[in-house]
Amino acid sequence: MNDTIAAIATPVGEGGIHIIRISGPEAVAIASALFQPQDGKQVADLEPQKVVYGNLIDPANGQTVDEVLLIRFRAPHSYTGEDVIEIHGHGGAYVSSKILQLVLGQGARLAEPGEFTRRAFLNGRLDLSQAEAVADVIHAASDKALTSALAQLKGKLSEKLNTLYDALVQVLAQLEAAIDFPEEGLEFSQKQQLEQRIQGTNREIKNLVDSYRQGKIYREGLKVALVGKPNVGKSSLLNALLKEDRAIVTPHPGTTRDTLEERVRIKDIHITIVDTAGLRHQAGEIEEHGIERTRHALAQADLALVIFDGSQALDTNDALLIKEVNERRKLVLLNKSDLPTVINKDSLLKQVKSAVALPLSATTGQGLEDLHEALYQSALDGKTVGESLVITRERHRQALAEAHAALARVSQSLQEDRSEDLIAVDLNAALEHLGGILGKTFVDDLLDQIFVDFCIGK
Ligand SMILES: Nc1nc2c(ncn2[C@@H]2O[C@H](COP(=O)(O)OP(=O)(O)OP(=O)(O)O)[C@@H](O)[C@H]2O)c(=O)[nH]1
Ligand SMILES: [Mg+2]
Repeated sequence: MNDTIAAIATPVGEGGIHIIRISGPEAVAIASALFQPQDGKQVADLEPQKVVYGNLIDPANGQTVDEVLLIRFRAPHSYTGEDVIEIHGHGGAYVSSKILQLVLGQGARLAEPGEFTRRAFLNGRLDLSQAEAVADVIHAASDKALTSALAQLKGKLSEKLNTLYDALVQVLAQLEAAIDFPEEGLEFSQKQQLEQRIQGTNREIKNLVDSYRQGKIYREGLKVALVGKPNVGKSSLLNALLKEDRAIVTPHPGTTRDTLEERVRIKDIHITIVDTAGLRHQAGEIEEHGIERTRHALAQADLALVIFDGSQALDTNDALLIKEVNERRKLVLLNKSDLPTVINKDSLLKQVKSAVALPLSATTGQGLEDLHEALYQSALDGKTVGESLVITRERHRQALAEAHAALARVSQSLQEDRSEDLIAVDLNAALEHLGGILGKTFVDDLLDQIFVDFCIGK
């Protein structure tokens, strides 16, 4: 952490400007060797956070390499918490890499992906969940993703987790007092009180764990699998949703052999739709491979669009489908509503355990609006954005789930009047998991994993 790092912070290629970032103890010295402010001042005398115009010089021959703007940030008032120099040059790929080479020539080291943000974390400028949010803001592809990433960056999640953490620390302090002065021990009523506090905290942790489905949908979109027996109109529906002839449609059952994935956007939610091979008994060898993939797509999906042909009575292949989607989140569709309805809807709903079946015609487009709305509602899960805090990362979900399990053990032990030592072990485990999200405790491997997702220069 004692060296000075540098990187081009803007995307590769040509553009209006390129930004070269330098961070570390030598940042100012390096800039002094390469930059001549227009007004004749020295870099070391430049006022922090002011933009200065001047020439970037190659010290080997004194020639101007580019006309640039330079900003100096003085530690600790910078993104990384260190001395930082930003050079804004013309946006050529050649000129920017030339400037970077000159900076490296003055003793800076090329930064690793995410190293600026990693330093910001290590210097206490942001906690680990906020550092992760930086990557989420950069990768956000919808309003929802951006809103939740920004909330996390601003510390909404950290605030919540810190509150829960502090509540548990207080309980731990009481337990430890009892451990240190065993003759005073915890009275029954005190234990009851502690247990109530643990349960309250644990309920909030559970809510956060449960918010993951929602958070993941904000971040990555909703993944939907179109499933049904052959010929019910799955591929036709994919095409109708995409408004484009993407998948092959024929009157022959068994047309789709492989899964096909496409993205659409409904309002501000990304939806990935996977068209699949029809499920049926006694399929041929090629179709069987396709059906395997259908099962895989179903397992990966957040929601199954379960399609029946309303113009035909249910058969054994529909029964097979019903069994496959039994335990899944689903939306039931009765396609071919332009034809006379033959299917017994009530009996179907009972069998698939669904309250509604949306009538639809993939060929005429009838019912498509309702399907859009149903998909959108399913993505939101009855919530509006910003209403409640959501977690968006598997790492957070896992840590919270572990903390939840540990606290459940704490509750149990308190009820069973077990020793304070034993209870403290579980409570400490819960604290460690919560603290891990914020980076209160961490190992370098974890940081490597998190920051590898970043671009160089961030
Ligand atoms: N009348 C009517 N025909 C439809 C509708 N949707 C699909 N079809 C027809 O049903 C047949 C099968 O459509 P596909 O979209 O290929 O069905 P699929 O479910 O993808 O079939 P597989 O890929 O074989 O599993 C084609 O002849 C479509 O034109 C609809 O809403 N109304
Ligand atoms: Mg098909």
